[in-house]
Amino acid sequence: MDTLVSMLDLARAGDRRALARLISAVERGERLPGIPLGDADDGSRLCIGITGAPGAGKSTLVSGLTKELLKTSPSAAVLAVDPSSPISRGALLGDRVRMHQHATRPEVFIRSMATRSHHGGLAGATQAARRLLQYCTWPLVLIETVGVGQVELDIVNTADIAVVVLNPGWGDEIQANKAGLMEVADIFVINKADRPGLESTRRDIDAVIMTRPESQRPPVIETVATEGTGMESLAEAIVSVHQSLRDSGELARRRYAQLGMELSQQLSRRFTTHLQRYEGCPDFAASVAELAAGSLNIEAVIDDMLPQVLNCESLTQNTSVTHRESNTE
Ligand SMILES: Nc1nc2c(ncn2[C@@H]2O[C@H](COP(=O)(O)OP(=O)(O)OP(=O)(O)O)[C@@H](O)[C@H]2O)c(=O)[nH]1
Ligand SMILES: [Mg+2]
Repeated sequence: MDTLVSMLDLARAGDRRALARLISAVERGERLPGIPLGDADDGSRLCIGITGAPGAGKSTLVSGLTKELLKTSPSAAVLAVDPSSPISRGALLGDRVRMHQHATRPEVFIRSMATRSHHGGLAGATQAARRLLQYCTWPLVLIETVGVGQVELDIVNTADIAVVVLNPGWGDEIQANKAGLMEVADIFVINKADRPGLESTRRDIDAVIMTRPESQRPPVIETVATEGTGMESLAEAIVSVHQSLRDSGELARRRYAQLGMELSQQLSRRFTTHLQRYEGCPDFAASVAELAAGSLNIEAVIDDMLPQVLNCESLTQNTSVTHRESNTE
């Protein structure tokens, strides 16, 4: 813990190695002490989530967008999050990171992150990394995630602004995602606009967003990320959406909701740790035996157990052995 505290000081002072190590700690699910979660934003902080199907061109787009946003922002941090990986696929993620042309620029920090399901989930780890980066005074954080099923919704919910990347010819995809991703998008990007099918994809997106009140319709930006085309329009759309989210109070509402989600996730994680310890205690085994004998009602057992679960910290020694022995008696 002490090491993490001193690393946090170093990272905040600009030490990138320390920052990278802290993100690894976040990946492993370790608790980072000392990061205030309150919203001390003076209005300059922004976290942009970019999601879309595998190969949609997200990394290429993030690279071009970063370049564009650095015209007005002093620095930017990019997190490439791999939700499909329970363990770090270092080489593959490394390749993804190397795709960024800015990897060696001092004003850009790029890091890939695999998240592990048993450490508070994808959103929890990403949110923790985002807060870490912002605490270390990176004013702009871009998070790239592959859109897979419902998972990307979590990711989108950890950012201030959600950018959904689609490609021409993806009419069916849009229909399939209508209830999920399409609803949370603040900005749509049709990347690979150099490919056939642009018009019909645009029509499909329009059909989805037309159901919303005019003031809430997200901008649709066409880009050719490989050529840098459309990056200026995308950056402008981001600035404009950011402004209107701030003006309407929606940004504050989102951050408040994210805090609630984070608190709940951390609480759940902490509780799970206690529960795992308690499962190794003789009391737990005794309750199972009583239940098996049919003498007790499970709800009543749980009512009695809950306070004990939270207070069993001192019973952690050799608990797994005790549990096993108790079970075989
Ligand atoms: N024709 C064309 N190709 C593009 C464009 N943008 C990206 N690509 C290509 O699409 C491929 C995938 O690009 P990436 O940026 O790696 O896509 P990604 O969405 O980050 O991929 P994953 O992270 O693996 O999901 C690469 O070969 C890019 O060169 C574009 O606008 N037009
Ligand atoms: Mg990528």
